[in-house]
This record gives sequence, structure tokens and C-alpha cells, in this order.
Amino acid sequence: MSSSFRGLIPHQLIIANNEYLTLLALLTLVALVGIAASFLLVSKRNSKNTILLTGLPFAGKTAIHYLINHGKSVETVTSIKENEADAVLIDGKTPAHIVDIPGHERLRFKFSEFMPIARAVVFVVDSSTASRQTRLLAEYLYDVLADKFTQNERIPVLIACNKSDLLTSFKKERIQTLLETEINKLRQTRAAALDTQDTDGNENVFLGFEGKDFTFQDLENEVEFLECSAENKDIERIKDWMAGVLY
Ligand SMILES: Nc1nc2c(ncn2[C@@H]2O[C@H](COP(=O)(O)OP(=O)(O)OP(=O)(O)O)[C@@H](O)[C@H]2O)c(=O)[nH]1
Ligand SMILES: [Mg+2]
Repeated sequence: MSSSFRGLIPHQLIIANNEYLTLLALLTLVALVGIAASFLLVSKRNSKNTILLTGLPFAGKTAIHYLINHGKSVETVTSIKENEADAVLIDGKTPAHIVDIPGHERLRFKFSEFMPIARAVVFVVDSSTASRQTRLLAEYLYDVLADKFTQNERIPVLIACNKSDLLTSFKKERIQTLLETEINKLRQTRAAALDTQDTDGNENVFLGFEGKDFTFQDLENEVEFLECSAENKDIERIKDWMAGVLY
């Protein structure tokens, strides 16, 4: 009895050892697949060169788009279709693919069709009417920030406070405060629909932290504000920001 018992011990040890090795091999495989997947995700993200210009009608998106692409101003009319063009931001670097999305309420949803290929979003604001359009601005901006691609891929968003040449224009700090206050109110309404899904399958997202007033700083993606004027051809900081994201 005791001799056969003794004979079993090495056999059990061998089995235990084999199981341990199999488990180790499996864990290594899982880790390798994980590393490869995240590498692919990062390189896929970094290979995207599309930047979207979004914002309400009359904000100056087409004016900025034209200026970036042609280096000069143009008379614009309300866009009824997106404008797409490749623009060289830095000589010798791959051009950026810049898409100007019409601001009309029936067309602006198109931004979500471009989100899968977007690397960054510029949200253009008419700084001279921001105080009158705060609700509309916050609603559109909320959709951009809560978009599943913005959320999952932490897409950086630039809020370009355009028309800084006009005396009636608000400074970027003022616009930021207006938007934070409005998004704070808006997210209560949207939170009521938290369990539902919209037609695109985007989940309704609560922006920021519950129980704390909304600030852009609480978001996981980068949100930056700057002032610009397409009228004065003062858009260099937009181009610098785009280049900073892409290269
Ligand atoms: N004063 C001033 N006017 C500007 C500036 N940028 C654009 N505009 C004017 O604002 C108006 C609207 O500009 P667009 O570029 O057509 O606006 P948009 O955002 O493309 O508008 P939609 O196509 O309707 O979505 C035009 O009359 C522009 O000349 C600016 O920096 N300062
Ligand atoms: Mg336009």
C-alpha cells in the first residue's frame, strides 16, 4: 500500500507540472495576442489623417477650410454638402484630409458618418453669437463628445472660437464657461435616457462625473479652446493644433 502510494507521487507531480506549463503557455499566448491587438489599434489610429470641421451654420467652417487649403479667403455660401480636401500642414509630411461638415440641422448628423475615420475634430464657434446660441452649441458639442468614437478612441477636440476680429465676440474663457454651464444642464436631460440607444447604436453617455459640475477637464479626451479669425487669416494656431495631433 505504502509502496504504491509512493509510486503515485511522481506521476501526480508530472501531471501537475504539465497542467502548469499548459496554463503558462495559454497565458503567454493571451498576453501576446493582447499586445498585438493594442499595437494594431494604436497604429490604425495613428494612420488616420482625417480631421473634421464641425459647428453650427455661419460659424466659419468653410471659410477656415478654404483658407487652410488655398491660403486665401473666399466668399462663402451656406454649405449643403461636405467639402473634402487634402491640405499640407507641414512640408514633407503626409497631407491632412480635412472635411468641412455643413452646419444645417438636417445635415450636421453627417459628422457621425465620418467619425470612424476621424483622428480629430475641430468644433468651430461663432464667438459673436455664442451667448445667444449656447443651447444649440452645447447640444451639438454634446453629440460630438458623447460619440462612441470620441469616447472609445479618445479623439481630441479643438473648440475654435472664430470671428475674434469682431468687437462683439466673446473671449474663449467666456465661451468655455457658457458651454460648461449649458452642458451641465443638458446632461441631466440626457441622463434620463441613459438606458436607451439612439439609431446609430451610440449609447447615451453621461459626460463628466456625477455629483460634480461639468468641466471639460473631466473628460478623458483632450478638449482645447483657442481664438481665431478666418476674416483676418488668423488660423495658424488651428493648423499648429492639427499638426500636433497628426505628427
Ligand atoms: N467677421 C468675420 N466673419 C467671418 C469669419 N469667418 C467667417 N466669416 C463669415 O461668416 C459667414 C459664414 O461663414 P462660412 O464659412 O460660410 O460658415 P459655415 O460654418 O461654413 O456655415 P454652414 O456652411 O452654413 O454650416 C460668411 O459670411 C463668412 O465670410 C471671421 O473670422 N470673422
Ligand atoms: Mg459651410
